[in-house]
Amino acid sequence: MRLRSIPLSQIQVVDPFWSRYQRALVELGLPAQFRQIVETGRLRNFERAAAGERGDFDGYRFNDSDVYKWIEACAYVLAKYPSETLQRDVLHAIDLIAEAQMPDGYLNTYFQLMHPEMRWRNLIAMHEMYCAGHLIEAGVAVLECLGDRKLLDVGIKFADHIASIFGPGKRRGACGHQEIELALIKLSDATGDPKYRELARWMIEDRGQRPSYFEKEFADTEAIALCPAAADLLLHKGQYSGEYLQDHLPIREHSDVVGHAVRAMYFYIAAAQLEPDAELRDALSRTWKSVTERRMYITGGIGPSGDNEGFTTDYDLPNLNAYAETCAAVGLTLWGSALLNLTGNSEYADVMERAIYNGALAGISLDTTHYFYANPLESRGGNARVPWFGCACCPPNIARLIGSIGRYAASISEEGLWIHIPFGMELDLNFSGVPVRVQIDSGYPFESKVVVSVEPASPIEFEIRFRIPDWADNVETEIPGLEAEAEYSDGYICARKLWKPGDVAKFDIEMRPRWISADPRVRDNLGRSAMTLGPLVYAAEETDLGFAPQLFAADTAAEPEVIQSSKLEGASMIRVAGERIFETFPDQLYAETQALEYEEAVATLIPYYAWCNRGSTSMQVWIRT
Ligand code: FUB
Ligand code: ZN
Repeated sequence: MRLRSIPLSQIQVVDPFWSRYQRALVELGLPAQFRQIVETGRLRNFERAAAGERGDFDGYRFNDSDVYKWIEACAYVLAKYPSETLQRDVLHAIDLIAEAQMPDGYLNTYFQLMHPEMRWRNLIAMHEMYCAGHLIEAGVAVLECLGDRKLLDVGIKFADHIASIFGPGKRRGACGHQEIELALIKLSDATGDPKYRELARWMIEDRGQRPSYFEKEFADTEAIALCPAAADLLLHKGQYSGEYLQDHLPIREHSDVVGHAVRAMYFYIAAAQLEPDAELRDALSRTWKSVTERRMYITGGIGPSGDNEGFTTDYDLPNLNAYAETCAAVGLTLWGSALLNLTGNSEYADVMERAIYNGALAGISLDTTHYFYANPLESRGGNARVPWFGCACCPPNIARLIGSIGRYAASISEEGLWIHIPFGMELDLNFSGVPVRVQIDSGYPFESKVVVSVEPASPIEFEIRFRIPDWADNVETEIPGLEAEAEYSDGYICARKLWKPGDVAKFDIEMRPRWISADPRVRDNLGRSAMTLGPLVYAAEETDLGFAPQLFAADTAAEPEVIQSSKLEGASMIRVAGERIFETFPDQLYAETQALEYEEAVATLIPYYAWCNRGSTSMQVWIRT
């Protein structure tokens, strides 16, 4: 990789926006998730597997993964906001997980309780390696953030077990739901052992080759019967089509993003972290373009259809019934981050930021205790976040993203420090052996001014690269001591100089309310515009308008006004002018158009991520103009 993520131990998020979320997760969100984990039997599955019992598995076959993801999220936030009770619950869960592991390293409570003889027979649907991947990720996080390696050792033992069965010269196969690949890469990074990365590489390259090992599983009717509905998703007009799980073509031939959105994202995240050669990079770049130029909501939400929890066709982006799963936006964030680190090109940061602040963040309530699975861009009322789901992938996923948010804001490279998203952070870095503390202060995402204070132990030359977001026409800079004009490269301002103790660089990113139109091929958005401010997409909610936003038409020529407010945790709001239609109408369903009555009106818009925090009223992102 050209860029490297900064270890979380070297990043302190001091930003008010994200700190509030992280603290709320420790105090409310993650304890509440743990209660759900207990009440829904997820922990009991481990207890019973540990006791060698049989039968009575509770919930979905991949429920173990929710526990792992919850642990991962806890590890991130506990490192900053210690909580004795939460830490105790985490350690208790880790003990149970370790006790449940089988002597050969296998660990999956569904199979251990229900079908021990059926292990690894239905890779299409049964998520054994998916769960293993989340276990490994949690183990790495617990070691990195809490200094405890017990869970990682469980993960290593399971990874070794998997490697003893699958791989070159052994059995072909990978999980129907990608995840193990990116986890194995993480495991190599954490242990320094390249064998896990090589196994991931082999799994990634082997998927999509013919004959398909997934297709072969259809002959094992006993195994398919474990989850027939999942297998049905792989058929197209009665023929095998691997699109749902990205087994349609070898990855190097991918162009259009297809199938289940989270699976696709996790696949491409891993591929981007493989040091890809030019051919693989091209495939990733083509597929990235297919997502971000033709199949992505303005919020960074992806996967419009609930039928396959995934992609459909170009420009098919319905608002009202958008699926746009929270996990898919989290996945897009991580893929953007991986490609950003691979290339150093800000176009990936632009999408990453869009997904973080909009499509992903809308998945969690402001108090962090309620969650959306689907993230529509319009509501006619009746939507509500809930405390948990039967299939609960999203709550711990958004929690782990928020817990590790610093990872996406900055990177380092040979050149120096890259600031992708300039929210408040303290970074402990080291350039050429010289410790350097960098502090970033800003009111992001609502304010445009950013101050970067640099404290090297002694003067040291390096570069600070500051991203120019796609939504900003201009970034003003004030960097004392810069000998030449700052250079620009791939969407970054490059400030190379001898940084001395006390140096301060200032940036002012032009941030103004902007009405955005969609490509006319997105039929749902014709005659509509969406409001944005900086990285945020805005929405009109009935709570503020006093009437359904569908009745409102904005005057996009009128000057929008940014309003500072104490509502919604201090989010900036935007007041726009326009007119509303009254619901008075002749006493009949249809009448001549003149019967409609209009009146001038103003609408106060709120950030999309904050919608539905004050009751289940109507909402609209794409507003009639
Ligand atoms: O299959 C595990 C997770 O559940 C997926 O990532 C989500 O889309 C949901 O299906
Ligand atoms: Zn999910």
